[in-house]
Amino acid sequence: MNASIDPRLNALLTTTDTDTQETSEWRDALLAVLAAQGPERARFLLDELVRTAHTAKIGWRPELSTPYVNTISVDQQPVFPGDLAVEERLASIMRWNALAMVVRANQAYGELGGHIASYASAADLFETGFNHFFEARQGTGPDQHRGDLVFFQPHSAPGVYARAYLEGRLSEQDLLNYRQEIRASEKGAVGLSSYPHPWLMPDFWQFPTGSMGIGPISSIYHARFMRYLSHRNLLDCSTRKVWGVFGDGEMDEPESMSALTLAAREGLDNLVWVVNCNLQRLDGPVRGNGRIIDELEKLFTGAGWNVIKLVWGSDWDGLFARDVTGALTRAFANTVDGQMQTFAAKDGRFNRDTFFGQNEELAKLAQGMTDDQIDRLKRGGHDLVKIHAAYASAAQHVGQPTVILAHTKKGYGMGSAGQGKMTTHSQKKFDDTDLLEFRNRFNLPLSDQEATSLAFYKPAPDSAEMQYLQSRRTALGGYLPKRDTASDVVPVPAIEQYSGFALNAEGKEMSTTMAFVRMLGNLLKDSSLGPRIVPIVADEARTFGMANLFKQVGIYSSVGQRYAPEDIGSVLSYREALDGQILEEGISEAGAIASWTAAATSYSVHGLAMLPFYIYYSMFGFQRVGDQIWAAADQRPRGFLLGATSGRTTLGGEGLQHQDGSSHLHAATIPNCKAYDPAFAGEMAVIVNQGIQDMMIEQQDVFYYITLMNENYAQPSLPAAVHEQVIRGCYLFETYRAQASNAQAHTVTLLGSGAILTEVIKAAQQLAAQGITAYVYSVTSWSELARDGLACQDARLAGSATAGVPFIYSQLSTSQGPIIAATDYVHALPESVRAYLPADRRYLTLGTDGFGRSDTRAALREYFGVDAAAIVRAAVLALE
Ligand SMILES: Cc1ncc(C[n+]2csc(CCOP(=O)(O)OP(=O)(O)O)c2C)c(N)n1
Ligand SMILES: [Mg+2]
Repeated sequence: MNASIDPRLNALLTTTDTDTQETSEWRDALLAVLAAQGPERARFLLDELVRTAHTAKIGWRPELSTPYVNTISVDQQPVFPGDLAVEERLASIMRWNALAMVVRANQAYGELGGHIASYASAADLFETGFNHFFEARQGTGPDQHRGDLVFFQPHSAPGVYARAYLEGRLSEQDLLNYRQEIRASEKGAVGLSSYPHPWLMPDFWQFPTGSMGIGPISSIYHARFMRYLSHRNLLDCSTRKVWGVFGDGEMDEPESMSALTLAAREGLDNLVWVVNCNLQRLDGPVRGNGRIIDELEKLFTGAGWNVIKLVWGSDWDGLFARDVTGALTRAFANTVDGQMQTFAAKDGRFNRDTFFGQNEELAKLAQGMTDDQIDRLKRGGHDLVKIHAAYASAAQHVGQPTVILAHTKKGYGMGSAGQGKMTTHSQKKFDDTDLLEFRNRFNLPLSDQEATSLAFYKPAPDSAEMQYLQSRRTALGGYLPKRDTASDVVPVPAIEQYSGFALNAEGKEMSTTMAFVRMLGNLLKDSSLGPRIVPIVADEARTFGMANLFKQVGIYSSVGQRYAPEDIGSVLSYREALDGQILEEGISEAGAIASWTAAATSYSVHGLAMLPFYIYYSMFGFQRVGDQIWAAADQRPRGFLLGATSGRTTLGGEGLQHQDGSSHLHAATIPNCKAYDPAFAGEMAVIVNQGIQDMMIEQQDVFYYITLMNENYAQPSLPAAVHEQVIRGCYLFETYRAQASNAQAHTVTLLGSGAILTEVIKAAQQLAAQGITAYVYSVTSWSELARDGLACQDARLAGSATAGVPFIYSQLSTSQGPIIAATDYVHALPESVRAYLPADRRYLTLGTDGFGRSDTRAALREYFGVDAAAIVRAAVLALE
C-alpha cells in the first residue's frame, strides 16, 4: 500500500475490493491532482465523476458521513488567540463552583435537585464562547451592536451562574440560593432559577430552554426573524449571530429536528448550533449501538447544514500523524457509543488494554504513553484550541447554518463519582475523596479543608485569571446572558381609525374573523404601527379570508419571488417579496409559534417593539403547541394569538379534531395571557385596542389570546360606556322584559360568551315571550372574571381591609334571579367563576364537554345542549 495515502481513506476501504491494483491507481490519480492542483480541482473532478455516475444510473449516491475524525485538520486550525493556560484554569474554576453550588444546595435540602455532569461536559464549549465569540449588546445609537443571542442548555445553568459569580454579577449569597427562589426573595437576595427562566430572572436569562427541543426550534426562528428585520429594513442584524448549545439526547425531540431544512433553505449563516455529544442522555447512552455523531452528521448534512465534527483533542493529533495505516480510524468505525462511554468511565489502564489493545498497530501507537496520559487524552469538546478552531470556522461560514458536533465526556472530571457513568446525569453526592480527586484533576488552588467543605473559589481581582476574564468580556461588549427591556414606544392609532366599522356596526352581518381581518388590514396601513405588525399564518390565510393581505403587504421571502404566480393578473395575487410582511410558515404550527415568539420578544431581544398577530385554527394552538406557548410566556412576549374558527359547535362541519372546546381552559392557566371570547366585532375591537395599549404603550408583559368565529350574524354597535367592562370580562348586554300580557314576575339572568351569546339572546326573547324577564350579559372573558374573583378572595384571606368585591359579583348585582351560563367551551370555564357569584342565586352552566363531531351548527348546539331551547329549559328548571 502507498505510504502517502491518508490513513482515513484506507479506513474506508471495503472488503469487496476485487481489483486492488486498479483501486489504488484511481486513488493515486486523485491524490496526484490534489497535490499538483489543490482541493478545488480535486472537488471538481469528484463532482464530475458523480455526474457521470448519475447519468449512467449505476444506483449510487455519495455517503453523507465522513470518518470519525475532526472536520478541521491540524493545518487548517488558526492560531489560538487567547492565553490557553489561563483559560483552562478559568474553566476549571467554573467547573468547581458549579459543582459546589449544586452539591451544597442538595446537602442543605435533598429535594432541590440540580445537575453537575452536563455542565462538566459542556464547560469548555461554554467558556470558548464566552472568551472569544459571544458578543453582548454594546454601544448606543444606530451603530450599536445589539448582541448575539445565546441559547444555553438548561441543566448546564450552574455553569452560567458560576461564571456570573466570577464576573461579579452574582454574589456568593446568590449562589447559595440556587433553586431557592422563594426564600431568597424574602432575604432580599437573588434566587437562582433551576433553568434559564426570563420570567424568574428577568434581567439575566433571555431564552427559556428547560423543555427540551424548544430551545433548538426557537433559535432557528429567532435567526430567521433577524433576517426578516434586516430585509424589511427595520433593523440591521447582519453582524449578529445566534448560538445554541444543545444536548445530543435533545436532538431526539421532534421540535429540535423539525426546522432544520428551513434553516438551510433560508441560508441562515447567522446560526451556529453546538451539539454537546457526550453520548449520554438521562437514562443511558443516546445511541448505545450506533454513533450519534455520525447519525447527526448525516441528518444535518442531508438537511443542508454545514457540519463540523469536533471529535478529538490536540493530543490525538500526534497519534493520527503516526498512524500511517489508518488503524485508529478503523477502530473508531468499529466502536459504538455504548463502548465509547465505557471507555470514558474507565481509567487509562483499561483503555490501553481494551482500546489500544485491540491490535498490534494500535498497541504500538500507545507505546510511550503512560496510563495517566492515556486517561487524559482529550475528546474534541474538551480542547479549547480545537473548539476555538471549530467556532471560528463556523462563525465565518457563509450561506449555511453550521452545526458543531462536539465529542465530550459526560461528567468530565468527576472521576469514579460520575465520569461516563450510566447514572451520572443526576449525580450530586460527592464524598471527600471524590472532591479531592476533582480538585487535583483540575489543579484547583484549594486546601483539603476548602475542597471538602465545598468552598466557592474566586481568585483575587488582580489575579491573571480575573484580569483576563474581565478583559475578554470587555472586548466582547460586556456580560451575557443579560436580558434588556428598553425599547422604543411606537405611536398607535386611535381605535376609531381602524375599528370604527366594528364599534358602529349597526347590525351589519359579518363574522368576527372577517371583522378581525378588516381591522388588521387597517392597522397595517397605519404609518407608525403598521410596519411593526407581523401577521403570521400556518397555511390558513385563505381559510380566514386574509388572501387580500398577500397583495397588500406581501409574503416575506428571503429571495423575493422567482416565478410568475399563476394568479398574477388577479387583485389578490400571491405575492412573495424580500420586504414582505406576512410570515407564511406553511403547515408548521411549531414553526409559526416559534416565529411569533421571536417577534413578540423583539422589544427585548432587539430593542425594537414588534407586534405579531398569529392567526390559526384554535384547536391547533394551546393543544398542539402548548408547551411552546408556555415557554414563550416565560420569555414575556407581547403579541396577539388569534384562535380562529373557534368554538365546539360554531366550526360546524370539521369534526372531532378541529372543533375547539378547550383552548380557553388552557389559556386561563397561563398567568400573563389575557384570553377573550368576544361575541361581537365591537367587543373584539375594544379588546384588540386594549392589547395594543397594554403592550405597545404601557409596555406590560402580557399577551392576548382572542378567539374568532366564522359564523355570520348581525353585529350590534357597542356603546362607549361598556368598553371598560368588556375588558374586565362582562357587561349587561340587554334586559329582555317579560311581555306584559302574560307577566308572571319571574326573572332570570343569562350569561353567554362567544357565538353562543346569539343563542342566549334568542333564549331571552323566548323567555320574555313566556313572561320571564331575562337579563343578558355578554361574557367576554371567563378567565379574567375568575382571576379578578380570585384576587379579591386572596386579598380577603390576607386580611386586607380594602379587598373589593369580585367584578362579576358587582356586575350581577343589578340583575335578579337564577343565573344560567352558556358557552361553546367546556363547562369548567363558566364553572371557574361560581365562587364569586352572589351566594343566594342558583347557578347552572351549559357547555360543550365531550368529543366534537361534524354537523350543522344548529344540530351541534342541540346535541351539546347550548342552543336557545336548552338555555330556556335550564332557565325554567332554575326557576323551579
Ligand atoms: C421535554 C423534556 N423532556 C424531558 C426532560 C428531562 N430531561 C432533562 S435533561 C434530560 C437529558 C438530556 O440529555 P442530553 O440532551 O443528551 O443532555 P446532556 O445532559 O447529556 O448534556 C432529560 C430527559 C426535559 N427537560 N424536557
Ligand atoms: Mg447528552
